[in-house]
Amino acid sequence: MSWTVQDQSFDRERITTNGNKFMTGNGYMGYRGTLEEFGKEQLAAVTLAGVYDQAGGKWREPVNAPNGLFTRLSCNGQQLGVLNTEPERHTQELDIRSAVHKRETVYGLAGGGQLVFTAERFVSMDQLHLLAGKLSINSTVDCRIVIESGIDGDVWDINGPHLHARQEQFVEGVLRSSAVTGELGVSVSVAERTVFSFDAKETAGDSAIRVISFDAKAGETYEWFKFAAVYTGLDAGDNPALLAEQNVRAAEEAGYNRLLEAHRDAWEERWLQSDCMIEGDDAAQFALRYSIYQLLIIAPTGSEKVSIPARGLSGQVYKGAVFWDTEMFMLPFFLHSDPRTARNLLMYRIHTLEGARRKAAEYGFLGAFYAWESQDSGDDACTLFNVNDVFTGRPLRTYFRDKQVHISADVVHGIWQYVIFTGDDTLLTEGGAEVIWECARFFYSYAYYNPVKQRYEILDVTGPDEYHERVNNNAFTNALVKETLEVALKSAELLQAKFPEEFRKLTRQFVDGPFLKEFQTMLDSFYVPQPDSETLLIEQFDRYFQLEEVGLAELKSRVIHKNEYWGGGNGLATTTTILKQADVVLMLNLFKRSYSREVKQANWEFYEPRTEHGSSLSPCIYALVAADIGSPDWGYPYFMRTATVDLTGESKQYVGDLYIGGTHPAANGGAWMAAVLGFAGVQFDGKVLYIKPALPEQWNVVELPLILLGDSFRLRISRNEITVTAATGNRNALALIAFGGERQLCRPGVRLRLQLAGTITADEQQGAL
Ligand code: IFM
Repeated sequence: MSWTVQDQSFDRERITTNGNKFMTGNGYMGYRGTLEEFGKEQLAAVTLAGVYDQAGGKWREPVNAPNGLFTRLSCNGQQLGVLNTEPERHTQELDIRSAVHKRETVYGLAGGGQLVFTAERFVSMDQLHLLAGKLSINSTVDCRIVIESGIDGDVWDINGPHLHARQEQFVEGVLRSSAVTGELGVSVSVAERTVFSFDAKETAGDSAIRVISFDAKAGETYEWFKFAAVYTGLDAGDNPALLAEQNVRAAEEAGYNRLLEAHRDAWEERWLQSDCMIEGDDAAQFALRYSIYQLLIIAPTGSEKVSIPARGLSGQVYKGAVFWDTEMFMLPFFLHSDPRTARNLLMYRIHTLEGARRKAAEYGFLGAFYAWESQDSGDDACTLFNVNDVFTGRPLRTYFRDKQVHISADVVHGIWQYVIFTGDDTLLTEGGAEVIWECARFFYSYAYYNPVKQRYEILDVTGPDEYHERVNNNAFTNALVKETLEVALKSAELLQAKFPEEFRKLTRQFVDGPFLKEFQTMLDSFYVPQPDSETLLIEQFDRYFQLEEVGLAELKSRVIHKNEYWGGGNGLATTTTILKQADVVLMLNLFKRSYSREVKQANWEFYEPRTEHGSSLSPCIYALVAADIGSPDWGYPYFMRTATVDLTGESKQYVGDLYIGGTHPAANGGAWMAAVLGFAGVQFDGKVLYIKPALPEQWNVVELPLILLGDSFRLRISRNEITVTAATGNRNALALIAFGGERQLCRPGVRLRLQLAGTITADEQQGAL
């Protein structure tokens, strides 16, 4: 089974999408899948997690560091780069098992003969600040080679420049490039060392570039190594430049092979923890692994101050901002496979609570209204005019920032899921409970008590379907607000019982209310739109059913400009029932145990033809619900579409002249959810693990590791048989219900085999999983 993504030719048209497809990274930084000689025009970027800057009054965005792996080659004065010399052969590949990027390019030389250039690189998963590369040339004729190797400080920015007062130094063989960001004065330092063992002359080039020249003999391979390190003032205190320098010197000392080995070992561990195997469908297997790979390269394993932006670390698109995508689409993968990283993601929300409080206060509400587009401080990076009208060029008023209030409920949902999955309630005492209660207080102040209907309603919101803004009683939003109130009460009960002292301290700030009593009152008469008794349909929001019924094809035929915005004040979809992305169906997925199969099916069938899937967050939800209602083959195409989005590059790349491409972590997480929670039918409610598979036709088995309540398991799920293996070191027996049958207990060290027909076998295991 292949683990390799490969392109066997060079095509200028694919430079941008390949930058995403061949991405590497380690959660601290992302390195776009560009070639060694590429610069900012080809969107080369080393995007740093959590470092943001604003320049020239434009959008704040993450900072790209200078590229320490930059290398340019020439032979007898002929520039050898794919942009200057059409290669005779070219391959670019990424091994997703070990996250190693390779290229091999064969150039025809002007005076006759050929030169083969190879380059291999990785962003170390073992040392988060380190990048390393191994490069070589081999020419069929004697020739003069010049290598420019160093740090390219001319970085790609959408709204830059962000790095100022750049200083470049050569310190005993190490190049150092240091600068500070304009807004917050954060220093960003890159150090680089090129190591070669053949006879060559090295001189200083322009800026932070060294020039290495030598006479190459025909048929001989010349190999060299590059080590680069990135540190910023946020992680390295006063002297990031020195740390970067020390890091590359230590890297040189260790040598490329040892560093690579450590990097590979770290990746092996990641895969042991998270690989999900599908037997019977190689295409789906590869796409799913690739989706998991994309999540692993952006997972903030080393910091609880950053979360995962909507475009991961693939550049500055969407301002490098963190959306609801993280809690609702990516978190489930981490909860099941890497609870520590899941915790980091939620701690980020705890650290940004003050920003959420400021936003609530700005709008005249209580509590915490989380940023729709969240950066380092939690203040909202989303502008009031987020989209440009393609016809007039004028900014359009959008209501993402003001009205997607569900974001606060999504955060609460994520925190509570963490507590359910891990049993780790220290997250609550470390700020989680405060976040939950502040979000509940926000909704209490936002809600409207309808005296005629004698119920609390949530008016004037935008739900997941962003094409319909400022609607009343969006079913998804209301269902999540209800969950927020319930969680606020449950978490209070839990803390009161288990940590009474902390509870008393934490709740002092809420003595004047509204608090638990008011939450209960609101919950007692809170309105969530319900299925119609005849059609079983849930109306997406008040009066949605009165909108114009128009087919998607008909709506598309009304498009005047390919980039026109369908939502907002007078967008094409606004007056119709066409929705941008899963909304009611997403709610049915989240609260699947509260709705019957018939309700789910009726709503799937109603809403799917009306869904544009204009967001990469949408298709996976239809795959999940299709699996849930026992129609996995309906869901399969949506799964494949989701799992291949960053392989095919089939997503919007530009809106007007604005690049909006990049990777799609929410879809990556969605692919994992569709496979595991959907087709494999895995569901944990904090007490019982339910497994009810609905595998697509060609899938025979899904197998994966799982961590629940701190214990480790391995699941092997086929249509007729489920095997659950509990690690010997587990502390507790796991209750599980397979195929909707009887409740069973899987004790530590036991392998339980459960058949659809009802037979159950238990083997005592020896050793760990
Ligand atoms: O959060 C999403 C939103 O739901 C649809 N537009 C893109 C955002 C970022 O992925």
